[in-house]
Amino acid sequence: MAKSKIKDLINIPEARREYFLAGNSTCQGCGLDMALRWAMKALGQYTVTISPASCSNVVTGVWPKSAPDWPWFNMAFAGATAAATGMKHGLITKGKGHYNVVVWAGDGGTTDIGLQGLSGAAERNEDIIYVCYDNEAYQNTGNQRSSSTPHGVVTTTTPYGKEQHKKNLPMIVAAHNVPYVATASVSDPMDLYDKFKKAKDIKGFRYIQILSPCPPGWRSEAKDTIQHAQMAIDCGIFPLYEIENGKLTLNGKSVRMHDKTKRKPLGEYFNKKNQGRFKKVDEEVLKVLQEDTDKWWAWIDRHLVYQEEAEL
Ligand SMILES: Cc1ncc(C[n+]2csc(CCOP(=O)(O)OP(=O)(O)O)c2C)c(N)n1
Ligand code: SF4
Ligand SMILES: [Mg+2]
Repeated sequence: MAKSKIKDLINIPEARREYFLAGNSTCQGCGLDMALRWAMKALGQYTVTISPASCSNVVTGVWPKSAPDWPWFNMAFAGATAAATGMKHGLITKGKGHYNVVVWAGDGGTTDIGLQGLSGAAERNEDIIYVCYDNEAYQNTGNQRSSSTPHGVVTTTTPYGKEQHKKNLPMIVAAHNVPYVATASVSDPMDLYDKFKKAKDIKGFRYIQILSPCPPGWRSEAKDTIQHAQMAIDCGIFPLYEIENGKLTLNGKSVRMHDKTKRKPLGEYFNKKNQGRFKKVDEEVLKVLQEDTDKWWAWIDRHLVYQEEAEL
């Protein structure tokens, strides 16, 4: 599928419309705000969102001054996917099965607290879209580490840098054999838009994880949000890919990055001058991160080769 261009969207009323209204209380440079705005341009008005405890819950505001211009339900942490499941079945019963039912969750609510419900719904192949906007910590409650916080990162609960490694949740979800799994980034809104457009038309469980910088938690400048999200792709630590019915493809600038020479040095991203959360990342930590990244790309590469052979 050819990638959409901004100019293509001018003639698409859904894409021109703003669903996540201006004046909401996200911080300057918030990645979740950008991700939600672009996702809704692709999903359109027949969408219902269920959101577990997170910044999303808070920044959407309190009725009648709430920012989402579509149905939005705040839900207890562990219950979002169960609520979405019930919502979808209820809508089908009411003759409204065409509504997209979307879980919009943070990385803490996904990789830790909501994982059981997510896994259950994925195993049942529920007809819902699960989105994890990944700001790599529990940001709403003041920046505690989650399973999605990368190795070496400083949070309030990992003051010397996180010892453990980032949980690779997209691959865990893919192991449930669901029809669609993808990663996206706020630095490539057209790729993000196209992935939501595609996901909308697929039946069954769909999962999209979006890298969404958080300036207060990342201890970065609001103006640099896009640059940081892009750098994570450029150095290969957050590849853009899709897994459709078990078939893995790379997207955007990640397409050629299984060639290691095309990736920027990890140290350019893990730089404490750009993101204060990297202040404990020294040469030793960088070496571990590089080994992890290389192993991950070796896995991706093997999988892509296998696909090419299988397609012959
Ligand atoms: C059961 C329960 N435990 C703790 C909380 C407090 N809490 C609310 S939002 C939040 C952080 C969620 O982190 P994440 O899912 O990553 O979303 P983010 O805040 O980063 O957007 C926490 C711990 C809660 N609401 N419910
Ligand atoms: S704390 Fe982070 S995720 Fe939450 S609104 Fe601010 S920038 Fe966005
Ligand atoms: Mg988070």
